[in-house]
Amino acid sequence: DFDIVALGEPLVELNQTHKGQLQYLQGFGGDTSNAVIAAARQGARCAYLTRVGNDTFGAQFRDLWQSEGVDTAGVQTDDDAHTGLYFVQHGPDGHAFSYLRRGSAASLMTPALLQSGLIERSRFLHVSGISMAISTSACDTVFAAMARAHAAGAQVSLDSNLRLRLWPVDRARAVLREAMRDADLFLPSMDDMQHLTGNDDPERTLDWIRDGGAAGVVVLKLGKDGSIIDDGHTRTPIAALRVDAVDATGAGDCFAGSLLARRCQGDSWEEAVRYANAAAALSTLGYGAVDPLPRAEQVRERLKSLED
Ligand code: KDG
Repeated sequence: DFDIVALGEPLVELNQTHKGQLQYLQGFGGDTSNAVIAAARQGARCAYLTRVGNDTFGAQFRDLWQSEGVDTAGVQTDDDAHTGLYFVQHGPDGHAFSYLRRGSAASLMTPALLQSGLIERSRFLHVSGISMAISTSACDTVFAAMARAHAAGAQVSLDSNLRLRLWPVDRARAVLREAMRDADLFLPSMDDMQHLTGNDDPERTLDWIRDGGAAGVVVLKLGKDGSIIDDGHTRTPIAALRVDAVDATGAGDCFAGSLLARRCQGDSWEEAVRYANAAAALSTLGYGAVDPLPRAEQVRERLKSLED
């Protein structure tokens, strides 16, 4: 059985590591895939639900998940559609993504993907705004997955991961608002919420989320200002760690995966968020979403050095 099963789209990553030069490092991305790999590196038992193309990239992903110990019984192959791809470019405002993904194998997923029974055997189902944005059939699949999770007694974790290249803001707001009510753990970022609510105040944002009917635990991520855990009774701020980031691609996914892994290992919310902060900070020290994801020993070392 599994601690975490995630659902979404993996994307091959081409990362421009030298500014202004046409040199791209191939790696792997896709927010929920990143999260589940991060969780596996912290010792969680993980599985992934998706569709890949019958192409080199699909095969590379299968190899990656297998080498990371992520179960692939719920990964389908589509003979007629490709695995998606994205470019990462770095500028003065941080990283920017360009996508080549429309019509991808993952975007063609339907609730039939859920028949593997993996959700019923997991403690957490992890999904995101991107999982719901890529197509209406993927969006239906996410809602069907959440219903299955609840019917089976599994907990639902939802990362807002708003990508406005993928869907109009009005649809994003309506769908995320609906989905956050079904989430036992909601992980919005302040940046994402600002697009949805028009305000930049964390307390008011948490009020908006609660007024919208979210009943689970909410961890609002404030970037360099850390995060706030709202368990429905108390709001607890947690400071961020300062690092000289090289590439923050996937840092939020690392946060989500590490947080879930630590919850499965018995941490309190505060302990798990502190751990996830350290893991996410470490994940920004190299290029790419997956390659620099830290392992448990590195995170523990980092946490220990903070105590000394
Ligand atoms: O969080 C990082 C992801 O955004 C990146 O890996 C690519 O999944 C991706 C997306 O859809 O933007």
